[in-house]
Amino acid sequence: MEYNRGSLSDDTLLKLYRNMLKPRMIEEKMLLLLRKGQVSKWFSGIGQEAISVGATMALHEDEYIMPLHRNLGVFTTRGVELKKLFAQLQGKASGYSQARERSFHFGINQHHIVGMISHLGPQLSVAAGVALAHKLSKEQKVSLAFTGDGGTSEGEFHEALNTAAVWKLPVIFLIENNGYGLSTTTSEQYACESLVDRAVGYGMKGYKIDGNDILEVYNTISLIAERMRENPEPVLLECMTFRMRGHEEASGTKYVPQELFDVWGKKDPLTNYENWLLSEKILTEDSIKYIREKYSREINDALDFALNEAPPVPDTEKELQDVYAPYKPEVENTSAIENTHNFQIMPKSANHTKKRLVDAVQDSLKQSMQKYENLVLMGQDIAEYGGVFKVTEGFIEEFGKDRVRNTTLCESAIVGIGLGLSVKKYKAMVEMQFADFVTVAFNQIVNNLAKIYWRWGQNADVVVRMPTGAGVGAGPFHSQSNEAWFTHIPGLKVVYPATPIDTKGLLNASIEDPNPVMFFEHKALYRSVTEEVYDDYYTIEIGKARVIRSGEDLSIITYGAGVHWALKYADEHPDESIEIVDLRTLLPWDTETVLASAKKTGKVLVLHEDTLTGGFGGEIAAYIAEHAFQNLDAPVMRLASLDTPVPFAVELEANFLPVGRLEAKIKELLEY
Ligand SMILES: Cc1ncc(C[n+]2csc(CCOP(=O)(O)OP(=O)(O)O)c2C)c(N)n1
Repeated sequence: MEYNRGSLSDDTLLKLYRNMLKPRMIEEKMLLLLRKGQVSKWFSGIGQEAISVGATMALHEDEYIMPLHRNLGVFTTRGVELKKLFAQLQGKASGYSQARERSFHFGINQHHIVGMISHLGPQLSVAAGVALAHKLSKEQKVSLAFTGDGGTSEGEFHEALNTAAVWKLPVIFLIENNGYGLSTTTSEQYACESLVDRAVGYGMKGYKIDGNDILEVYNTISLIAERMRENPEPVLLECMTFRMRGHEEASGTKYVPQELFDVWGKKDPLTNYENWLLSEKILTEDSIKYIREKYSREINDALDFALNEAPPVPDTEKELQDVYAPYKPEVENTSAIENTHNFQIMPKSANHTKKRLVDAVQDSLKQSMQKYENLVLMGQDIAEYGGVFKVTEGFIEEFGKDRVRNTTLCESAIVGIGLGLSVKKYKAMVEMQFADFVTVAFNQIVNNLAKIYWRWGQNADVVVRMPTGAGVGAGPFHSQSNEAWFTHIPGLKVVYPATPIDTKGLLNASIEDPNPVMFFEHKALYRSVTEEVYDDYYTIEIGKARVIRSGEDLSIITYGAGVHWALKYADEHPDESIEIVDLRTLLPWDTETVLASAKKTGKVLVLHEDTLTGGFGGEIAAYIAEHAFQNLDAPVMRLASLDTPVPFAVELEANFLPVGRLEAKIKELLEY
């Protein structure tokens, strides 16, 4: 095979060779270990090394790469420590994920690598987020994300490419078209002639190259990246190659016709390149021998280290502690203002203004934008239009369109972009137009944002704001209470305030907090609940409930709209001594305050707007039953919405919501 070296120096040509040889040698070793049962699983990149290596060498060392399961060459070319890498592959504690993750599912910020989650596609949006950070901070850099041909069928591929194109983000979307998904051929995967044809549909440049030609890969990406650094825009690059082994070793290759192996076997990127270097006298047999021996020693030493490391010893406390990035908020309790709200940062003065809950959201966002220059707001129609609830009205005048971003209708990509911004030390607030639409971003939230810190130490500094709840006649897809979907996900925080003071303080705290926070705002409370709110910036501790009314006979544990239903009931029944606890935060939740109230009154009603079965109330009831059984005078009761979708007509909706059944339930409990 002929190579076009252009103006590349011998040094570069040899470096490309060495960088391809190393992952090949590691893989050959891994295949041996696999046969001996010393490696549990292996996804081979043999035959595809030119892509990983050419791409990595074409980028600057501080430009982020988002590799997948076949990109060992990215890690080795970036010079990751083999001992740590092999310990990672062996599930040992000294590996990059402390034995929590398998194979290449980890990242290393020191090497500017963000590794995959199994779902493949989410990487593409994270790369777009890093590219957005580059653009915002005017760093002339690109990011690069890998996808297989199979991965291009995922919705995330469409969302990431579309958003990157609209925002002109300098990200290279690199498709390794190796002919197969797991066993699915490309003809069963897509119906266009070439995947690169999609570029034109997104309004971006696209190139298709021979992925087995290391110099073509290196030269093309070097050139593209150089242009993109000057002139930020995304590019789609399709690299044609072939997977010479099974999807993973155990799955075999029976479904692949032999003739394909014969044809592609002759195109081996390493052998051909090596032969060419030899024929050009750039490389000699002796130096090959020398390099191979050197790598062999390095690989064997590192393997010895990893294989000899004792298996990881679980430490429950550490496992739990590492679910969240540490966050130490400033605590200032010196103010003269009474600390009835668990203020962490007290407002500087007692000045206050009457505000609706929606105004408190706006106030918090505005002050947080002033406080954090690295905070970026993203959401549909939030810029000139000010958002459907007018929360960000007037923001672009003060903060500009770079930081107050109208987004595409691509919830998943936007959340992934938020994560990419975190990688570059930005903070992101993503507004879901309605909480119902968070379903479309579910995977990014529950699998990527929630788990990444625990997996390999990268925090996701993203707040997802969600106008939620019923009572506004908006039907099944603009009214849902979906907080319980998220309280089940370690790594997320779930905040759900019911009053303007709490809303401002908790939203400020959520933005400060380096962890992903799902922030629920009840639409029906936006303009119906008003309170004097402190003008200055303050925060309220996440995870602390508040006893908003003290009583002796019965406790109502609730949050969101339930707080106001309970308050109204208590106001209307002054002869009943009712204690009301507003949870304010559902993850983590304040077991201490709830338990104290349950023990005090001996009768507990857990009230929420969410439907009954699987609602968060079940968790609270179980906890109280387990920890305060002897103090109870009645079973813990729950009152929630009917187990149906949210109906549209006001009459049906009123019947769906629990408030109409509140009086009877309280009576039942009081009389128990
Ligand atoms: C969302 C999702 N669905 C299914 C899978 C299972 N799966 C893992 S890899 C794979 C094939 C991927 O093919 P491709 O993107 O072409 O990459 P390749 O493995 O060929 O490099 C499948 C179906 C997955 N990981 N994620």
